[in-house]
Amino acid sequence: MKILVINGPNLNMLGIREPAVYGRQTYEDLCNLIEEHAKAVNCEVSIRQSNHEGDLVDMIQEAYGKMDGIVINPGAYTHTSVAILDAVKAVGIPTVEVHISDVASREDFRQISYIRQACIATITGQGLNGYIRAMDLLINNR
Ligand code: CA2
Repeated sequence: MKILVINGPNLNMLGIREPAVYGRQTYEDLCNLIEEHAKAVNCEVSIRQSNHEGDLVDMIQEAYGKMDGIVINPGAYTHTSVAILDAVKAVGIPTVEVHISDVASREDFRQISYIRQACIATITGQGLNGYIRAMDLLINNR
């Protein structure tokens, strides 16, 4: 089982500001957590991050024929990007949407998710543990 974890804009800044919303753990902590879990459940994982919408589309396209599942936190592009939605639809790889914060209880502009309709599940408000739950969902979905 090969899982691609994609993080969108500003997620590389985790732990630096807004700890009340996103916690105190850093992006490096997140990568370590994901890699440790991948080892524990015997799956291959690749973790990538970009602040650029087109790069995120490229990452999804590059997964075609190579990856069995995608965990994606598109960051703010969740609420704006039809291109990322279309890329997930185009590759047809089972994908889980993750948000660290509870987006449902935040601003109105965070209530729209374009990517959601192409995902097998959405996990919100569970902090970094949401990524682990998303990986387990993909593994159990096989
Ligand atoms: O809750 C999430 O995981 C989000 O996807 C995070 C995005 C936000 O735009 C989404 O609405 C919900 C923001 C990424 C992280 O932004 C930071 C801002 C300040 C300090 C650290 C990270």
